[in-house]
Amino acid sequence: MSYQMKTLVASALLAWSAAGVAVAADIKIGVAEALTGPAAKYGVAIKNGFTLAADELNAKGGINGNKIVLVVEDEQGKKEEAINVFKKLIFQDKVLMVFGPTLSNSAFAADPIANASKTVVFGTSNTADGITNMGPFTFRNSVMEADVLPVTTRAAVKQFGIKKVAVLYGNDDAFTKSGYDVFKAALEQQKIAVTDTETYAKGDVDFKAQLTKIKATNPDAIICSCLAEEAANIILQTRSLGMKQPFVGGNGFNSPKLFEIAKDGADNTLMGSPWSAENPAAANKKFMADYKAKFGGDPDQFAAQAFDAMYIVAEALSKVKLSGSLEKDRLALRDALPAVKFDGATGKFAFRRAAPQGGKEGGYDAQQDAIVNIAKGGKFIL
Ligand code: MET
Repeated sequence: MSYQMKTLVASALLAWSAAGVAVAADIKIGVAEALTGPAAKYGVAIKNGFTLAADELNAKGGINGNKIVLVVEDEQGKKEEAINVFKKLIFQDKVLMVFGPTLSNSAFAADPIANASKTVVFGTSNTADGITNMGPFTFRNSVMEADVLPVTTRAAVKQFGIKKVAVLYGNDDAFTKSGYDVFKAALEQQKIAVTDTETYAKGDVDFKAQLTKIKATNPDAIICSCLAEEAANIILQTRSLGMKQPFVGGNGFNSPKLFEIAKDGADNTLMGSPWSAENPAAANKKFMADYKAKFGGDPDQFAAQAFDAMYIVAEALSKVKLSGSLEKDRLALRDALPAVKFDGATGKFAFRRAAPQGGKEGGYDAQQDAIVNIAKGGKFIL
């Protein structure tokens, strides 16, 4: 039965509830993440975070008695696939809302479909500038680079006393480009000199040419706006050239993949994040233990943000009286979300309205503080 049919049947039966008969409806939520390809390390952790939260919520009776059903699709970390998957989830599966996609690069392609069809799209890992300028139906709980990188840069000055840095970034990805712009502004603002700026393209594996140029300028640190796999190979090759400089990275560094490839070469890397495995809060401890019990491995920031995001949506939905009209219910969820405050695995969270741009209404960004982590012996610590 379709969502609409089920909710229609449900509201009909709920109408009899005075007579003691009530049948719950399923709440279909789309999950569009990169489950294969280079971004899968992020995407699978994200899917696990949603699954853990949805299973917990359902075990406690769902939301006002309605069960959450995740409709999971692999957008492969590719723009075209993100568009296809969004269309399938929104128009064919008729989900109430969509979580995803994994990369900002894909979000810029797919989010307009959600906004045009007045369906909430909720990013849990999109950190580039401008994501929420796509429209009032775009939400994210991922803290944007603009809020994190200036903090990370200040911490690098404090930790290593850096005065001059080299910069390396991917120039064909929305997130790595956006991270570069933010780093550039933060370095200017904090009066840190740039000895050299180098770029690479998606899928590159050999960074020796760029690193040799960087080496000649003898920077105190290397600023890197990169996704995890490239970041890890860059670090490895930096060490093979005999360079010992610490790295300062953005959200792309925040993956176990960094250490699987770069190992101890990544020691002393600084990276800012709202989540830390060392956060002793009960909500985080429970999340980490439950995640490990369910999936047999430790969670990362992406799993934590997805887990919290599902609870944020559940909180909003608990205030919504589902009508059975998909259009009305999608709008009701959109209207209930901005007021949600949550204290979960990633700590205290609230939404912040994005400023309107080009006459277009904005969506909602994450209002959350970043903590700067340092890599030691194959993991990030505080
Ligand atoms: N933060 C990235 C982006 O916005 C994706 C996840 S990890 C680097 O594209």
